[in-house]
Amino acid sequence: MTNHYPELFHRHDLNPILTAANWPYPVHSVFNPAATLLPDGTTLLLCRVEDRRGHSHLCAARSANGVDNWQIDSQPTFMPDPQHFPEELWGIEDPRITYIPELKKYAVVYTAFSRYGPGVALAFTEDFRQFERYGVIMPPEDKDAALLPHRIDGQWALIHRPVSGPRAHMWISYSNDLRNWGSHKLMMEARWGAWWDANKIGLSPPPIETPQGWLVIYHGVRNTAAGSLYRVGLALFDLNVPDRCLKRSDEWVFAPEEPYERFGDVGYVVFPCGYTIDSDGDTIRIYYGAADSSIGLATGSIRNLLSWLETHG
Ligand code: BMA
Repeated sequence: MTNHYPELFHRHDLNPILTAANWPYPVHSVFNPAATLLPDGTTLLLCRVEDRRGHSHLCAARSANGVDNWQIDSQPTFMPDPQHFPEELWGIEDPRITYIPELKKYAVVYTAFSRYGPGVALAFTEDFRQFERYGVIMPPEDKDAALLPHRIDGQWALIHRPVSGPRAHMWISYSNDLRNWGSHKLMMEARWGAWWDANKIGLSPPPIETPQGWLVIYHGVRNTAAGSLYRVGLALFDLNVPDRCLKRSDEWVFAPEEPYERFGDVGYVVFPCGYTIDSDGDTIRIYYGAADSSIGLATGSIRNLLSWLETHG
């Protein structure tokens, strides 16, 4: 026996792959990016960018290999629009992208932040240049949301994370038209006490559809005397009944370890909001915010994640 946990996610040698220093205009920090592969194979990250007021907007970065040579938009790609959407007064944060084949559009679900707290907002785009805004679809306090890529039993499904008192759990809600949401179901509860995912959990990137079920990468927040620890675990949900949990990891699988994850504006935070899957159908690249300051890349195998969950769930 050695004191050795299996490494399910392997950090890229070039980490952090993106920082504020790469930006073509003045910004304070870049983190918590959504990710998708464009039809030509380009990796697109929609990064959360914070300015020196503390307000965030979203900016697209594109790369042919998903690692380096990022082409970053010379201006913010998607700005808060508080004149039309007062819920965006203090900025927009933490996007998640889901490509919706039925609509031939990308859904961008993001946090709209204002004096009323964080809420869940939705926009659609075909090209990450023009956006069609639906506004807030889940009122505050709610965040960490993503759309599933297709209807289930005729209904669209949204995973999100409302707050109830000191605790916050993952919920799923359904809609016929993407504007009116109901049939709310508790999807997964935060644990209690000493657990790494006690009291507060949330969806990280959008769920991954696999033959075994929806593979969910989620974050758990542990409050300590020194602050919060943001770590990442796995769970599997029924393909046809996505609020039915089939497996849940007892242990976390990814946690702040490297200096750029432990030190920054908010230390000891890894916060993935997006992934891409390579053409082999198995290699997953997760893009994550590190310490609310920069962007890291870690690579894993979906097959390994599922088989780990089989024995550790
Ligand atoms: C969460 C979110 C994330 C952030 C994290 C750590 O509540 O707001 O945007 O990365 O806190 O500060």
